[in-house]
Amino acid sequence: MLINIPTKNTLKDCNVTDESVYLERRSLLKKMGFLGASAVMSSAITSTAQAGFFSDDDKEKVKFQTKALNFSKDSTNEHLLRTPENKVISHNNFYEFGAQKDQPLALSQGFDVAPWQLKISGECDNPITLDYDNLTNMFPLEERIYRLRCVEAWSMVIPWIGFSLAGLLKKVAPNSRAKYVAFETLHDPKQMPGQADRRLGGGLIFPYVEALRIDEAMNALTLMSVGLYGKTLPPQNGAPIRLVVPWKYGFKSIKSIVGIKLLEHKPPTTWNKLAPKEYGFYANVNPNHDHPRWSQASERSITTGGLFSRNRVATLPFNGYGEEVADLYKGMDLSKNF
Ligand SMILES: Nc1nc2c(c(=O)[nH]1)N[C@H]1C(S)=C(S)[C@@H](COP(=O)(O)O)O[C@H]1N2
Ligand SMILES: [Mo]
Repeated sequence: MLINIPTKNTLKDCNVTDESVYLERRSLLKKMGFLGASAVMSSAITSTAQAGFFSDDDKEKVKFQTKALNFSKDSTNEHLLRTPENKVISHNNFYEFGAQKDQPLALSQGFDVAPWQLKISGECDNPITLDYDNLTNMFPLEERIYRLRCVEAWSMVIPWIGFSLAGLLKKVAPNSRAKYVAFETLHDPKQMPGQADRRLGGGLIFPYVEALRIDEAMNALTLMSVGLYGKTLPPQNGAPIRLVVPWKYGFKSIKSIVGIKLLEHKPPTTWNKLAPKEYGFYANVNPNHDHPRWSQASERSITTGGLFSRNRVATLPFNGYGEEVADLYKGMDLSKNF
């Protein structure tokens, strides 16, 4: 799908369901001379990236400086087996830096996050703009070990660090018209090569935008993340601040946010606009509602998976967070509101 510059009708996915499909597509692209972006990587990186992940040695290739954060540990989710850090930071979806899984790390290491401004506005009494330091010092930071389930049917377990979106929204005092919360990623084609080159960016329309209903945004699980594995976020994971909504498919968890707006009406969202039959507004993880082109009943666990092992595990309704969130959707037909 990346060979032809996709149009609205041909680009339908976020998308590989299996590593073997990914590898096939990569080798095809390579044969056809389309992996231009890989030229910036050393041959050592290219060969391991081909296998999907970096080895520990390749961690040295990480150039972006993260800094240690102070935070309270997540004691309730300690039992979850976490995905190794080198996989979390090298297997990414961040189309602003390329639509292939290894491109966000390869193409984002020079990303400049300071100065950063996050503007919160719209239907509220106290609009505010946060600067870079506010992001890590406005609220006490907490670790949250969450499962992340991509709509492409792979999953990870990531120890995020951040604060609840509810606390942030309370600061701006939403008014009674505020029914939705919209989010926008930085638009800066000079820094984000996928925004400057349509093929590299997978044909997505930028800036990337997402949204939640206000009650979803206020749920205790909904996190504004500024770090992972004890340090500030690397660019490929959405530095300096991104959303994490663990019961929804990963594409709702928008990265590198510069704007949050409270709205009366439901705003358009990036993947839903592109292919509404495939990517719904709600995007709640649902093993009983298949993607039109693949099953959502199971997922490939990257946490336990080597490249050649299967590691298929059953997908859970609401990604296992039903107890906390199922009430939000009481009375709704989840096969229509997917
Ligand atoms: N701005 C932006 N946010 C994004 C994406 C993107 O391409 N651009 N990809 C989404 C998808 S499809 C997933 S699965 C998660 C991946 O997060 P991770 O790379 O930190 O694991 O980020 C989401 N947020
Ligand atoms: Mo995803």
